[in-house]
Amino acid sequence: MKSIRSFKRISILVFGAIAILTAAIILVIPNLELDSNAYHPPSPIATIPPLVYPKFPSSSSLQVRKNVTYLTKSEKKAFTTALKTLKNTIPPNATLSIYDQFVLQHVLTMGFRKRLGATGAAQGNPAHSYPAFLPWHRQFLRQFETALQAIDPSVTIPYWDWTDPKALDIILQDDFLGPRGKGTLIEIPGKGRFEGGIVNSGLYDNWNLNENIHFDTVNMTTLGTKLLRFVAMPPCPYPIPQNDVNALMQTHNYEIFNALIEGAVTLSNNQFIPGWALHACAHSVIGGSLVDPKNSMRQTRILGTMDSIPSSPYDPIFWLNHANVDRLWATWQDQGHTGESFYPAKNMPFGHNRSDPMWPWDGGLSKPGQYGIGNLLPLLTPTSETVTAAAMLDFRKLGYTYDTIRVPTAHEP
Ligand SMILES: [Cu+2]
Repeated sequence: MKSIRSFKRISILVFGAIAILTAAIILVIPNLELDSNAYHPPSPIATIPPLVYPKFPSSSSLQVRKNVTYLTKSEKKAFTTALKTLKNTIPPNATLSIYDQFVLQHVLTMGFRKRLGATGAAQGNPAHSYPAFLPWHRQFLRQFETALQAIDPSVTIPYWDWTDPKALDIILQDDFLGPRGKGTLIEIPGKGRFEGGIVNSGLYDNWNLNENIHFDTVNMTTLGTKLLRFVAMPPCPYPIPQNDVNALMQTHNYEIFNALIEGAVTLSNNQFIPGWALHACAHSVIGGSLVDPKNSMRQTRILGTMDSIPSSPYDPIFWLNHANVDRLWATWQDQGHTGESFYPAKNMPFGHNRSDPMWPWDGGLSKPGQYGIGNLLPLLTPTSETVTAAAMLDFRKLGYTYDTIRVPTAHEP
Protein backbone atom coordinates (compact mmCIF):
# COMPACT_ATOMS: atom_id res chain seq x y z
CA MET A 1 0.00 0.00 0.00
CA LYS A 2 2.75 2.36 1.09
CA SER A 3 4.82 1.59 -2.00
CA ILE A 4 1.83 2.24 -4.30
CA ARG A 5 1.31 5.67 -2.66
CA SER A 6 4.96 6.63 -2.97
CA PHE A 7 4.97 5.41 -6.57
CA LYS A 8 1.97 7.70 -7.22
CA ARG A 9 3.79 10.61 -5.55
CA ILE A 10 6.91 10.03 -7.66
CA SER A 11 4.79 9.75 -10.82
CA ILE A 12 3.10 13.08 -10.05
CA LEU A 13 6.49 14.71 -9.43
CA VAL A 14 7.98 13.32 -12.65
CA PHE A 15 4.90 14.23 -14.66
CA GLY A 16 4.93 17.76 -13.17
CA ALA A 17 8.61 18.21 -13.99
CA ILE A 18 8.04 17.08 -17.60
CA ALA A 19 5.07 19.47 -17.93
CA ILE A 20 7.09 22.42 -16.57
CA LEU A 21 10.03 21.58 -18.84
CA THR A 22 7.78 21.28 -21.92
CA ALA A 23 6.12 24.63 -21.14
CA ALA A 24 9.54 26.24 -20.72
CA ILE A 25 10.73 24.85 -24.07
CA ILE A 26 7.56 26.04 -25.84
CA LEU A 27 7.97 29.52 -24.32
CA VAL A 28 11.68 29.80 -24.97
CA ILE A 29 12.05 28.37 -28.49
CA PRO A 30 10.27 31.14 -30.42
CA ASN A 31 12.50 33.71 -28.70
CA LEU A 32 15.78 32.00 -29.54
CA GLU A 33 18.22 34.21 -31.37
CA LEU A 34 19.16 31.98 -34.24
CA ASP A 35 22.60 32.52 -35.61
CA SER A 36 25.16 30.49 -37.46
CA ASN A 37 26.33 28.88 -34.22
CA ALA A 38 22.92 27.38 -33.55
CA TYR A 39 22.77 25.12 -36.61
CA HIS A 40 25.19 22.39 -37.57
CA PRO A 41 24.97 20.12 -40.59
CA PRO A 42 24.67 16.42 -39.76
CA SER A 43 27.63 14.12 -39.26
CA PRO A 44 29.44 13.19 -42.47
CA ILE A 45 28.90 9.54 -41.67
CA ALA A 46 25.09 9.94 -41.72
CA THR A 47 23.18 7.50 -43.96
CA ILE A 48 22.84 8.39 -47.62
CA PRO A 49 19.38 8.48 -49.21
CA PRO A 50 19.00 6.42 -52.42
CA LEU A 51 20.31 8.36 -55.42
CA VAL A 52 17.76 9.97 -57.76
CA TYR A 53 18.71 11.16 -61.23
CA PRO A 54 17.02 14.00 -63.12
CA LYS A 55 14.12 13.64 -65.51
CA PHE A 56 14.87 15.70 -68.57
CA PRO A 57 12.13 17.90 -69.99
CA SER A 58 10.99 17.17 -73.55
CA SER A 59 11.83 20.66 -74.78
CA SER A 60 15.46 21.67 -74.87
CA SER A 61 14.96 25.42 -75.15
CA LEU A 62 17.07 26.15 -72.10
CA GLN A 63 19.16 29.30 -71.80
CA VAL A 64 22.82 28.53 -71.23
CA ARG A 65 24.98 30.20 -68.59
CA LYS A 66 28.56 30.24 -69.83
CA ASN A 67 32.04 30.19 -68.38
CA VAL A 68 33.18 33.80 -68.28
CA THR A 69 36.45 32.89 -70.01
CA TYR A 70 34.51 31.91 -73.17
CA LEU A 71 32.40 35.06 -73.52
CA THR A 72 32.77 36.90 -76.82
CA LYS A 73 33.41 40.62 -76.92
CA SER A 74 29.80 41.32 -77.82
CA GLU A 75 28.48 39.02 -75.05
CA LYS A 76 30.58 40.95 -72.53
CA LYS A 77 29.28 44.23 -73.89
CA ALA A 78 25.65 43.03 -73.71
CA PHE A 79 26.11 41.95 -70.07
CA THR A 80 27.75 45.18 -68.91
CA THR A 81 25.26 47.37 -70.81
CA ALA A 82 22.33 45.57 -69.15
CA LEU A 83 24.05 45.87 -65.73
CA LYS A 84 24.50 49.59 -66.22
CA THR A 85 20.88 50.04 -67.26
CA LEU A 86 19.65 48.28 -64.08
CA LYS A 87 22.03 50.40 -62.03
CA ASN A 88 20.65 53.64 -63.50
CA THR A 89 16.94 52.83 -63.76
CA ILE A 90 14.78 53.98 -60.85
CA PRO A 91 11.28 52.46 -61.07
CA PRO A 92 8.27 54.76 -60.63
CA ASN A 93 7.48 55.48 -56.94
CA ALA A 94 10.91 54.19 -55.83
CA THR A 95 13.99 55.97 -54.50
CA LEU A 96 16.50 53.24 -55.27
CA SER A 97 17.45 51.89 -58.71
CA ILE A 98 16.49 48.34 -59.69
CA TYR A 99 20.09 47.23 -59.06
CA ASP A 100 20.29 48.89 -55.64
CA GLN A 101 17.05 47.19 -54.59
CA PHE A 102 18.62 43.80 -55.31
CA VAL A 103 21.51 44.79 -53.03
CA LEU A 104 19.05 45.94 -50.37
CA GLN A 105 17.12 42.65 -50.48
CA HIS A 106 20.39 40.89 -49.79
CA VAL A 107 21.35 43.31 -46.99
CA LEU A 108 18.01 42.85 -45.24
CA THR A 109 18.32 39.05 -45.08
CA MET A 110 20.71 39.86 -42.23
CA GLY A 111 17.96 41.69 -40.33
CA PHE A 112 16.05 38.67 -39.03
CA ARG A 113 16.90 38.93 -35.38
CA LYS A 114 14.44 39.78 -32.66
CA ARG A 115 16.81 42.30 -31.12
CA LEU A 116 16.88 44.18 -34.46
CA GLY A 117 13.07 44.29 -34.43
CA ALA A 118 12.30 41.45 -36.84
CA THR A 119 8.71 40.19 -36.74
CA GLY A 120 6.80 37.30 -38.28
CA ALA A 121 7.53 33.74 -39.28
CA ALA A 122 11.11 33.72 -40.60
CA GLN A 123 13.66 32.35 -38.14
CA GLY A 124 17.30 33.15 -38.63
CA ASN A 125 18.78 34.52 -41.83
CA PRO A 126 16.52 33.39 -44.70
CA ALA A 127 19.41 33.29 -47.20
CA HIS A 128 22.58 32.31 -45.34
CA SER A 129 24.02 29.87 -42.76
CA TYR A 130 21.14 27.37 -43.09
CA PRO A 131 19.82 24.96 -45.75
CA ALA A 132 18.08 27.62 -47.89
CA PHE A 133 21.41 29.22 -48.81
CA LEU A 134 21.37 27.43 -52.19
CA PRO A 135 17.69 27.76 -53.20
CA TRP A 136 17.49 31.36 -51.95
CA HIS A 137 20.40 32.39 -54.14
CA ARG A 138 19.08 30.36 -57.09
CA GLN A 139 15.88 32.42 -56.96
CA PHE A 140 17.84 35.66 -56.38
CA LEU A 141 19.98 35.02 -59.48
CA ARG A 142 17.04 33.97 -61.60
CA GLN A 143 15.24 37.19 -60.70
CA PHE A 144 18.29 39.26 -61.47
CA GLU A 145 18.79 37.43 -64.78
CA THR A 146 15.15 38.09 -65.68
CA ALA A 147 15.70 41.79 -64.97
CA LEU A 148 18.79 41.77 -67.23
CA GLN A 149 16.81 39.98 -69.94
CA ALA A 150 14.09 42.62 -69.84
CA ILE A 151 16.81 44.92 -71.18
CA ASP A 152 18.52 42.41 -73.47
CA PRO A 153 16.94 38.95 -73.90
CA SER A 154 20.25 37.47 -75.09
CA VAL A 155 21.97 37.98 -71.72
CA THR A 156 22.56 35.17 -69.21
CA ILE A 157 24.70 35.40 -66.05
CA PRO A 158 28.19 34.02 -66.76
CA TYR A 159 29.93 32.00 -64.06
CA TRP A 160 33.39 32.33 -62.53
CA ASP A 161 35.11 28.96 -62.14
CA TRP A 162 37.22 29.78 -59.07
CA THR A 163 39.72 27.02 -59.82
CA ASP A 164 40.67 28.54 -63.19
CA PRO A 165 43.72 30.80 -62.78
CA LYS A 166 42.89 32.67 -66.05
CA ALA A 167 39.38 33.65 -65.07
CA LEU A 168 40.22 36.66 -62.91
CA ASP A 169 42.44 38.18 -65.63
CA ILE A 170 39.43 38.15 -67.94
CA ILE A 171 36.93 39.39 -65.33
CA LEU A 172 39.15 42.21 -64.05
CA GLN A 173 39.51 44.01 -67.40
CA ASP A 174 38.28 47.45 -68.36
CA ASP A 175 36.12 45.95 -71.12
CA PHE A 176 34.31 43.77 -68.56
CA LEU A 177 33.93 44.06 -64.78
CA GLY A 178 36.76 46.53 -64.18
CA PRO A 179 40.22 46.36 -62.62
CA ARG A 180 41.61 45.74 -59.14
CA GLY A 181 41.27 48.53 -56.60
CA LYS A 182 43.99 51.16 -56.28
CA GLY A 183 45.28 53.78 -53.89
CA THR A 184 45.42 52.06 -50.48
CA LEU A 185 48.38 50.05 -49.23
CA ILE A 186 47.83 47.45 -46.52
CA GLU A 187 50.75 45.95 -44.65
CA ILE A 188 50.12 42.56 -43.07
CA PRO A 189 52.96 41.43 -40.78
CA GLY A 190 54.56 38.28 -42.13
CA LYS A 191 52.41 38.25 -45.28
CA GLY A 192 53.53 41.32 -47.20
CA ARG A 193 52.12 44.46 -48.66
CA PHE A 194 48.85 44.56 -50.61
CA GLU A 195 47.32 47.28 -52.74
CA GLY A 196 43.62 47.82 -53.10
CA GLY A 197 41.04 50.56 -52.98
CA ILE A 198 38.59 52.31 -55.27
CA VAL A 199 37.60 50.94 -58.69
CA ASN A 200 36.67 53.90 -60.76
CA SER A 201 37.07 53.17 -64.45
CA GLY A 202 35.07 51.63 -67.29
CA LEU A 203 31.73 50.36 -66.04
CA TYR A 204 32.07 52.34 -62.82
CA ASP A 205 32.27 55.95 -64.12
CA ASN A 206 28.78 56.47 -62.85
CA TRP A 207 28.41 53.58 -60.41
CA ASN A 208 27.51 55.29 -57.17
CA LEU A 209 26.79 53.14 -54.16
CA ASN A 210 24.27 54.08 -51.50
CA GLU A 211 26.45 54.59 -48.41
CA ASN A 212 23.78 53.24 -46.04
CA ILE A 213 23.68 49.85 -47.77
CA HIS A 214 27.44 49.65 -48.38
CA PHE A 215 29.12 49.07 -45.03
CA ASP A 216 31.72 47.25 -42.96
CA THR A 217 29.74 44.54 -41.13
CA VAL A 218 32.30 44.27 -38.31
CA ASN A 219 32.31 47.92 -37.31
CA MET A 220 28.96 48.95 -38.87
CA THR A 221 30.56 51.96 -40.56
CA THR A 222 29.95 52.95 -44.16
CA LEU A 223 32.32 51.84 -46.91
CA GLY A 224 31.38 54.95 -48.89
CA THR A 225 29.92 55.52 -52.34
CA LYS A 226 32.61 53.86 -54.47
CA LEU A 227 33.19 50.21 -55.32
CA LEU A 228 36.17 48.85 -53.35
CA ARG A 229 38.38 45.85 -54.17
CA PHE A 230 41.38 44.34 -52.41
CA VAL A 231 42.14 41.37 -54.65
CA ALA A 232 43.85 38.16 -53.44
CA MET A 233 44.55 39.21 -49.84
CA PRO A 234 45.15 36.57 -47.16
CA PRO A 235 43.79 34.34 -45.62
CA CYS A 236 42.20 32.59 -48.65
CA PRO A 237 44.26 30.84 -51.32
CA TYR A 238 43.79 31.81 -54.96
CA PRO A 239 42.94 30.08 -57.26
CA ILE A 240 40.66 28.05 -55.05
CA PRO A 241 42.05 24.49 -54.88
CA GLN A 242 40.45 21.98 -57.25
CA ASN A 243 40.75 19.41 -54.42
CA ASP A 244 38.28 21.43 -52.33
CA VAL A 245 35.76 21.32 -55.16
CA ASN A 246 36.36 17.59 -55.71
CA ALA A 247 35.80 16.86 -52.01
CA LEU A 248 32.58 18.88 -52.11
CA MET A 249 31.28 16.95 -55.11
CA GLN A 250 31.89 13.63 -53.34
CA THR A 251 29.46 14.38 -50.51
CA HIS A 252 25.96 12.82 -50.61
CA ASN A 253 24.05 14.79 -47.98
CA TYR A 254 22.36 18.07 -48.94
CA GLU A 255 22.99 19.86 -45.64
CA ILE A 256 26.67 18.99 -45.74
CA PHE A 257 26.99 20.05 -49.39
CA ASN A 258 25.20 23.33 -48.63
CA ALA A 259 27.36 24.11 -45.59
CA LEU A 260 30.63 23.22 -47.32
CA ILE A 261 29.94 25.26 -50.44
CA GLU A 262 28.86 28.29 -48.41
CA GLY A 263 32.31 27.96 -46.95
CA ALA A 264 32.38 28.95 -43.29
CA VAL A 265 33.24 25.36 -42.30
CA THR A 266 35.55 22.80 -43.81
CA LEU A 267 35.70 19.06 -43.35
CA SER A 268 38.75 17.30 -41.94
CA ASN A 269 38.75 13.62 -40.88
CA ASN A 270 34.94 13.62 -40.84
CA GLN A 271 34.88 16.61 -38.47
CA PHE A 272 33.54 20.07 -39.28
CA ILE A 273 36.04 22.76 -38.41
CA PRO A 274 35.57 26.52 -38.80
CA GLY A 275 37.50 27.76 -41.82
CA TRP A 276 37.07 29.86 -44.99
CA ALA A 277 36.57 27.97 -48.25
CA LEU A 278 34.82 27.93 -51.66
CA HIS A 279 32.02 30.59 -51.92
CA ALA A 280 33.21 32.53 -48.85
CA CYS A 281 36.76 32.56 -50.20
CA ALA A 282 35.58 33.80 -53.59
CA HIS A 283 34.01 36.76 -51.75
CA SER A 284 37.23 37.32 -49.85
CA VAL A 285 39.51 37.00 -52.90
CA ILE A 286 37.79 40.02 -54.51
CA GLY A 287 36.78 42.08 -51.47
CA GLY A 288 39.38 41.42 -48.80
CA SER A 289 39.25 41.80 -45.02
CA LEU A 290 41.66 42.12 -42.16
CA VAL A 291 41.53 39.16 -39.80
CA ASP A 292 42.77 38.46 -36.30
CA PRO A 293 46.29 36.99 -36.78
CA LYS A 294 45.51 34.39 -34.11
CA ASN A 295 42.10 33.43 -35.50
CA SER A 296 41.53 33.96 -39.20
CA MET A 297 37.77 33.31 -38.77
CA ARG A 298 37.53 36.55 -36.81
CA GLN A 299 37.39 39.48 -39.24
CA THR A 300 38.48 42.76 -37.67
CA ARG A 301 37.80 45.09 -40.60
CA ILE A 302 36.09 44.66 -43.97
CA LEU A 303 38.12 46.30 -46.72
CA GLY A 304 36.29 45.69 -50.01
CA THR A 305 32.68 45.57 -51.21
CA MET A 306 32.63 41.83 -52.04
CA ASP A 307 33.76 40.85 -48.54
CA SER A 308 30.95 42.74 -46.86
CA ILE A 309 28.60 39.79 -47.33
CA PRO A 310 25.38 41.88 -47.03
CA SER A 311 26.53 44.60 -49.47
CA SER A 312 28.41 42.25 -51.80
CA PRO A 313 25.93 42.28 -54.74
CA TYR A 314 27.11 45.87 -55.28
CA ASP A 315 30.17 44.32 -56.91
CA PRO A 316 28.87 42.65 -60.11
CA ILE A 317 31.39 39.82 -59.61
CA PHE A 318 28.89 38.67 -56.95
CA TRP A 319 26.62 37.34 -59.73
CA LEU A 320 29.46 35.37 -61.35
CA ASN A 321 30.48 33.91 -58.00
CA HIS A 322 26.92 32.78 -57.25
CA ALA A 323 26.40 31.42 -60.77
CA ASN A 324 29.36 29.15 -60.03
CA VAL A 325 27.87 28.13 -56.66
CA ASP A 326 24.61 27.36 -58.45
CA ARG A 327 26.40 25.47 -61.26
CA LEU A 328 28.19 23.21 -58.76
CA TRP A 329 24.86 22.54 -57.00
CA ALA A 330 23.18 21.80 -60.37
CA THR A 331 26.04 19.44 -61.28
CA TRP A 332 25.80 17.70 -57.90
CA GLN A 333 22.03 17.36 -58.33
CA ASP A 334 22.56 15.70 -61.72
CA GLN A 335 24.99 13.25 -60.09
CA GLY A 336 22.07 11.51 -58.37
CA HIS A 337 21.07 14.12 -55.81
CA THR A 338 18.00 15.32 -57.63
CA GLY A 339 14.63 15.79 -56.07
CA GLU A 340 12.95 16.22 -52.77
CA SER A 341 14.78 13.59 -50.73
CA PHE A 342 17.82 15.85 -51.09
CA TYR A 343 16.39 18.76 -49.14
CA PRO A 344 15.25 18.76 -45.49
CA ALA A 345 11.45 18.61 -45.17
CA LYS A 346 11.24 19.52 -41.47
CA ASN A 347 13.02 20.42 -38.22
CA MET A 348 14.73 23.48 -39.72
CA PRO A 349 14.13 27.11 -38.72
CA PHE A 350 11.13 28.57 -40.58
CA GLY A 351 12.16 29.50 -44.10
CA HIS A 352 14.56 26.57 -44.40
CA ASN A 353 12.22 23.60 -44.66
CA ARG A 354 11.36 22.39 -48.16
CA SER A 355 7.86 23.90 -48.32
CA ASP A 356 8.50 27.10 -46.37
CA PRO A 357 8.39 30.34 -48.33
CA MET A 358 11.65 32.26 -48.22
CA TRP A 359 11.61 36.00 -47.41
CA PRO A 360 11.25 38.35 -49.36
CA TRP A 361 9.13 35.92 -51.40
CA ASP A 362 6.93 34.86 -48.49
CA GLY A 363 3.72 36.79 -49.14
CA GLY A 364 4.33 39.19 -46.25
CA LEU A 365 4.71 36.52 -43.53
CA SER A 366 7.89 38.06 -42.12
CA LYS A 367 9.51 41.44 -41.79
CA PRO A 368 13.19 42.13 -41.14
CA GLY A 369 14.31 44.52 -38.43
CA GLN A 370 16.72 47.41 -38.85
CA TYR A 371 19.98 46.26 -40.31
CA GLY A 372 22.50 48.42 -42.16
CA ILE A 373 22.79 52.13 -41.58
CA GLY A 374 19.51 53.90 -40.82
CA ASN A 375 16.01 52.68 -41.60
CA LEU A 376 16.31 50.88 -44.93
CA LEU A 377 13.12 48.79 -45.13
CA PRO A 378 10.94 51.60 -46.60
CA LEU A 379 13.38 51.81 -49.56
CA LEU A 380 12.49 48.30 -50.70
CA THR A 381 9.57 47.79 -53.09
CA PRO A 382 7.80 44.69 -51.70
CA THR A 383 7.27 41.67 -53.96
CA SER A 384 4.07 39.65 -54.16
CA GLU A 385 5.83 36.50 -55.34
CA THR A 386 5.83 33.40 -53.08
CA VAL A 387 8.80 31.07 -53.49
CA THR A 388 9.72 27.87 -51.60
CA ALA A 389 12.92 25.83 -51.67
CA ALA A 390 10.90 23.01 -53.29
CA ALA A 391 10.20 25.23 -56.30
CA MET A 392 13.93 25.83 -56.76
CA LEU A 393 15.12 22.22 -56.80
CA ASP A 394 14.83 21.64 -60.57
CA PHE A 395 16.95 24.25 -62.33
CA ARG A 396 15.78 23.12 -65.79
CA LYS A 397 12.21 23.98 -64.80
CA LEU A 398 13.46 27.52 -64.24
CA GLY A 399 14.57 27.62 -67.88
CA TYR A 400 18.35 27.53 -67.77
CA THR A 401 21.37 25.26 -67.69
CA TYR A 402 25.19 25.56 -67.75
CA ASP A 403 27.67 24.92 -70.54
CA THR A 404 29.33 22.21 -68.41
CA ILE A 405 26.12 20.25 -67.80
CA ARG A 406 25.54 17.43 -70.24
CA VAL A 407 22.64 17.60 -72.65
CA PRO A 408 20.32 14.55 -72.52
CA THR A 409 20.37 12.26 -75.54
CA ALA A 410 17.15 11.70 -77.53
CA HIS A 411 16.27 8.30 -76.00
CA GLU A 412 16.39 9.57 -72.41
CA PRO A 413 12.97 10.21 -70.84
CU1 LIG B 1 24.21 35.90 -50.20
